[in-house]
Amino acid sequence: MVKGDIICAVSTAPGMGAIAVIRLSGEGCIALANRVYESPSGKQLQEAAANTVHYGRIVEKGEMVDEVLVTVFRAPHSFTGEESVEIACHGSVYIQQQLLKLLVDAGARLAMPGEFTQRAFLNGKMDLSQAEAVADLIASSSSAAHRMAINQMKGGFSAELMKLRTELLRITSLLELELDFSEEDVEFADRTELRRIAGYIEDLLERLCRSFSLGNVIKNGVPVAIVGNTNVGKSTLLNALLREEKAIVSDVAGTTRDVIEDMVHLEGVLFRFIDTAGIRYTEDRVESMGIERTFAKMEQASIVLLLTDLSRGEESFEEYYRQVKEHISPEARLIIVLNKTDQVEDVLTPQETIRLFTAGEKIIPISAYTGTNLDLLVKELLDAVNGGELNSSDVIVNNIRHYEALKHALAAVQRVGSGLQSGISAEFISQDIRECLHYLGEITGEITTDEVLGNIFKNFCIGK
Ligand SMILES: Nc1nc2c(ncn2[C@@H]2O[C@H](COP(=O)(O)OP(=O)(O)OP(=O)(O)O)[C@@H](O)[C@H]2O)c(=O)[nH]1
Ligand SMILES: [Mg+2]
Repeated sequence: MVKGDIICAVSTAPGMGAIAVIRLSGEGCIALANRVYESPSGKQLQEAAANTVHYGRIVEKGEMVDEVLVTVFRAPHSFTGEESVEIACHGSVYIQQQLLKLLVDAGARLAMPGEFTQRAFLNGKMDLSQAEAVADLIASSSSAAHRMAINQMKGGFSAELMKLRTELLRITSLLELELDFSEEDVEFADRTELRRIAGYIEDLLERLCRSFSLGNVIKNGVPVAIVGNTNVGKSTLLNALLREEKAIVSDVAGTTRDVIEDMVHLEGVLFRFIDTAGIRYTEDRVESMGIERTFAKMEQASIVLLLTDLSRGEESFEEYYRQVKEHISPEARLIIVLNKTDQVEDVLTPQETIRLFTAGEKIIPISAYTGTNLDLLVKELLDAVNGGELNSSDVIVNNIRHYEALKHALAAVQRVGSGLQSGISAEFISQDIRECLHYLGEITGEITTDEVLGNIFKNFCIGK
């Protein structure tokens, strides 16, 4: 148990609100709060039972500052694991500041960013990945990001890592036992069994590493690039998806010259739509630079919408399709969109023609202008994101720090695998296992440095 000094901070959002909550934590903070608190019945907060709420006033030199509700928590049953107090006051900025000043005058110190959560971690209330999930939960702005943070906070990720660590510890202890008996040339650790376990761990770590791109995308918005020839209606589609006249639309080819992006929530998933300059050969320098950016955005996108204009036929479409396929990332999903259905009688024939030379990508006919079939396109976008992974209870890695540690752990366990294959001595194998254990421990916080901790918690808001 870490004995911290008494810290205080406003834990509700900065600015005015109906109510604000000021939080105190640290041994003696109940008595400290009592020095600025006055109960109508003369009751003292120090005598209050754990987890009880008390009505009263905050007074300064006999003058009432505010009417408040004070919640008393006793160690270890609080968020931080320490004795804690939460004062719910009226949400005026003046009252909040006045209350903080009184508490500081009474001996408390203003908390640093994330200090409450850091104490919770140091007191074993949660591991590091759960503490980080608290920050993600606060920042989550879509239901997918929320679900991911909740999953991590519940400890799904930690549980998975704990399983791995236990397995690895069991192996190393057997291997290290062999080293103790090295004169006698015995094998306690069954090598076939070892190889199986190393393989299993490698698979799991690989899966976790792979999930990072998805996790990251959920947190920051799924990048969807809208690409195609000039004038096919890319900007019209962007505006329709955003329900806002974000990009300029005109019948002049080459209207959009720079990248235009904006975020929107669709059914709980945050998307980042990216409208790009139409791809064509041009002498115009500025437009050429725009087209270069189109290709750069296409490479980074998770989903690419390749648009074509039905009213103009699809003669050059094959060339566009080939170029796009060359540039998009192998994990990205390509969706072919036939635009301007309102201008043609027959949609089926061009659809069949295009299907002939594509590799089975979804083809969706829409009218960006009238909005026809936009719902189908949105459904397709959601399917692309949800495609299995997100919907299952699978653990998703969304934190770059975790990703890095997992990559190191993976490299170590791969060395274990190849070491077993080539029959190197137990000493080296055990060393690699220890390294893998080290990196897994970094994620949950079993192994940390002050620098790592400092970096994590400084990104929290004050009062959390
Ligand atoms: N009839 C019809 N017209 C459309 C549709 N979508 C776009 N247009 C028109 O097509 C023209 C070009 O639309 P934009 O959205 O500017 O096309 P773009 O692909 O962004 O063009 P660039 O930025 O020049 O590459 C405009 O006159 C739009 O009004 C549609 O579904 N139906
Ligand atoms: Mg445009």
